[in-house]
Amino acid sequence: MFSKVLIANRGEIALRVIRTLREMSIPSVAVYSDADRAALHVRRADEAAHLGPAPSSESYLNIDRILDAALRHRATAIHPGYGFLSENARFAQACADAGIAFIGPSAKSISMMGSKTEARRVASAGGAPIVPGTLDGVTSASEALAAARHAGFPVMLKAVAGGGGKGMRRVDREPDFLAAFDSASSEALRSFADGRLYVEKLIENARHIEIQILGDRHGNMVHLGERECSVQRRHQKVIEESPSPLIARLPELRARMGEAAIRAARAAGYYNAGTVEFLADNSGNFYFLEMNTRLQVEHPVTELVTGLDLVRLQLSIAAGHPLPFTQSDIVLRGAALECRIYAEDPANNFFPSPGRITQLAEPSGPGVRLDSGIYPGWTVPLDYDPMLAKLIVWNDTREHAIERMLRALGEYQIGGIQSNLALFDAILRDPAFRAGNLHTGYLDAMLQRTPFTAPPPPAELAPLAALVASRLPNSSAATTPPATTPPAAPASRWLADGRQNLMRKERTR
Ligand code: MV4
Repeated sequence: MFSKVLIANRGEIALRVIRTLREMSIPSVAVYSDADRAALHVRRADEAAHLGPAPSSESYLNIDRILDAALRHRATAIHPGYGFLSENARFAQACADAGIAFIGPSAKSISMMGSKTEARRVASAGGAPIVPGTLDGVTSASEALAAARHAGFPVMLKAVAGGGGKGMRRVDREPDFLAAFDSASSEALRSFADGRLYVEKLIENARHIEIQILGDRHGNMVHLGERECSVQRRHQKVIEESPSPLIARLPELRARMGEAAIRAARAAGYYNAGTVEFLADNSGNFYFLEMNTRLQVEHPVTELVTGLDLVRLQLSIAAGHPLPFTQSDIVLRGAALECRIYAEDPANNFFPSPGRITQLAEPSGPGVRLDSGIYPGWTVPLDYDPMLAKLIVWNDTREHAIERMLRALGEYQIGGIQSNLALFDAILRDPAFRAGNLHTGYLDAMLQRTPFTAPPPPAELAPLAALVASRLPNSSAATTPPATTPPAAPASRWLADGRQNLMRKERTR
């Protein structure tokens, strides 16, 4: 096993990896930028290395600086977390070249799955069903149009170098095709320095279901069931859960999707933890979308239903050990839900809200897990993704997990900044969510049905709300914001110090 591991990441995922390293008595090395000098992951690691200025290109995305830190601190392995360099084939190769173990798959597997057309070819060759469409990038708009006619409208235009929805366009009718092609292609060129596109038939109102897999370096591979990730906004997942409510209606679907995921991953020579994404409809048809060659944000829901530590297993696989179990040993028990807590204001079009955490009350108790990167007094930097924490709960049934999540959310107070905490209350109480009637358009439809606004303060607290609003240093901002701030919002949104949560609780009791 490794004698010291550097974590090439920040925030809650760096802390998550440090916890497992501590259990395994492996010393940890944190890295940090100027913006993260006081960050929790730096305090909790055994050692820490400064990388450079706040911009990611000079810190968490800088391969040379990270390798230099690993060599200086004598780390023998690097855990990349998610995001940043986690799916960068050049980084995986550079680690290997420097004699440092990359805790992930081979550079070859990363680049195979990084090209979304090559991923489709590999998955299809392995025997996984793919969405009808082109197996290669198209080189001209006319070639793309011919492919779209062949697939039949509506279609999806996607970036070969894309993933996660960037450079993606839905096209419903032929007259809209050329404009959509041009705009998707230039977005892809801007985002990935690669404007190539491919064409898929559009799969309408399907669910986004992904399979967690684990492969070792000896050819053993298992799946750990599915996660339902249909509750999304602008390709940002908001709530994830395991099992998928669809599996209760189609119990044989898990084994079919699990086997398809393993076939796709095997065809890429994959080892490490990985995730195979599918679109699935309510009749049990499903299609391979893409594969994520990293540990995912939502891995804790799988950990709670399997009882496994995915980071420990990643370390074990990277050290060359065989998987310590086979498929028949995997037992999925109960139900888990995860809410992604963001520094953003749902009452104000989800505008980012970084700033100083002035007050913090965190939920706990049976079946509650909080993977968090914040503490009272911490200033959330605006340089990185504004995810603050993940609240994950487990219980014996989905219904009980929802009840537990509502209880835990009621205990959670984040003061000083706006957060999306109150949004989860609305989703978890929504009858369609409760019924498990989910699809990729679910959250947009739900927000249309019940436009989200900050709850009004209860009558007995209204004078207090007015007082607090008037005492704010720049209280005029509540009515006449400067041009650079979001539009005016109800005065209650300025009660950003936890009282707003209190009000939410009062209201929903
Ligand atoms: C699709 C699709 C429907 N049909 N492809 C989104 C991100 C990337 N992982 C693939 N995605 C999708 N690809 C075809 N052919 C639906 C999605 C999709 C989605 C689309 C619109 C709004 C939300 C979505 C959430 C998940 C997946």
